[in-house]
Amino acid sequence: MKTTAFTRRDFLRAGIAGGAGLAGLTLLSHAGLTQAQAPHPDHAAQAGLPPIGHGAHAATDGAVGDVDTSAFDPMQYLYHFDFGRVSTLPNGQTLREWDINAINREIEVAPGVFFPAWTYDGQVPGRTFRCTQGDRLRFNFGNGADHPHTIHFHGIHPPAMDGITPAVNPGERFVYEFDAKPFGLHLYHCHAVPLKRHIHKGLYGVFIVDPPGGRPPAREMVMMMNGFDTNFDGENEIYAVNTVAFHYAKHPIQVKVGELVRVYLVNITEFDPINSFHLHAGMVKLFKTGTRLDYYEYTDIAMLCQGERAVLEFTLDYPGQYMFHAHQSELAELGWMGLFEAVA
Ligand SMILES: [Cu+2]
Repeated sequence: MKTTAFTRRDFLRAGIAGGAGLAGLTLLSHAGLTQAQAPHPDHAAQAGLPPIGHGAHAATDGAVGDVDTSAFDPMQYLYHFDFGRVSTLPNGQTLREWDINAINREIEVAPGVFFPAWTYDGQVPGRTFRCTQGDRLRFNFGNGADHPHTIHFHGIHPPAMDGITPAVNPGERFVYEFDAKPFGLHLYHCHAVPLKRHIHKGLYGVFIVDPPGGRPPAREMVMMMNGFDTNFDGENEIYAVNTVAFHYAKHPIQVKVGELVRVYLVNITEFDPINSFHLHAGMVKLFKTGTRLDYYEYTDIAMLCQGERAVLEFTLDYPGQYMFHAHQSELAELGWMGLFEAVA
């Protein structure tokens, strides 16, 4: 049998991410105890266990400190939709235009853990582009980085606009222009080769095409499930939604009890074939790829392949904190865990 060396991944798990990772694990195990299963406080004390409820504060223990949110604020990213510069074409069609530049930038994926990223406009993920089905879209792309890059959009468009060729060399520009269809939750990412490297380094973002007439009003947010191979050994050391490990565990996402929440969930994680989103103490309506207005499943786990997307709708019916995380424990342990806080 092959023995495995103590890798940096193990080190990170035990150490750097460990402050958060172990707290996350502690919280997971505590949260797994229901009132009925939990030992009686007296018995717990005899057994040297903390009383029931002790674990409820574990999430806020998290990793020590915070990332520099002036460089990238996951809370701002969560709610930010970029509708572009809007004008009307002579034929009456709405034109939306964006300028995007590829640049290299070091990003912070956990407090004190930096990753040399390739980015669209300096952030990972790139901005969330949003439009309505039938709009004309124009993306003015410039490559200010040091490798050839492209932007490949999911959805229907002419092959020439598909972002595989031409590879846009450093210092060059290319304009992607097409009509937005179909409505749904799509994504965009670099499609230069080697593909795995160009995506994993950070060149990706969310692309939402709204149905004509929109969706029902809701508190909307974007969650990109991603991972970072900080030592380039072909597996991820850090996982998150929206780049920063455990950020929403330390800063719970505030919602109102009973209000409709809509999460645009995208999986761009490299190296792991699947990722997942599991909501505690609630159930979600899952709209696969967001391309139909009737929901596909009523569930508490959305399991997504690489590149797959789902729109999730739910309400939180009681005040308090609701955990959400990858149901693959290893991914949760390495950063992919957060909390909603429902307030009355
Ligand atoms: Cu690229």
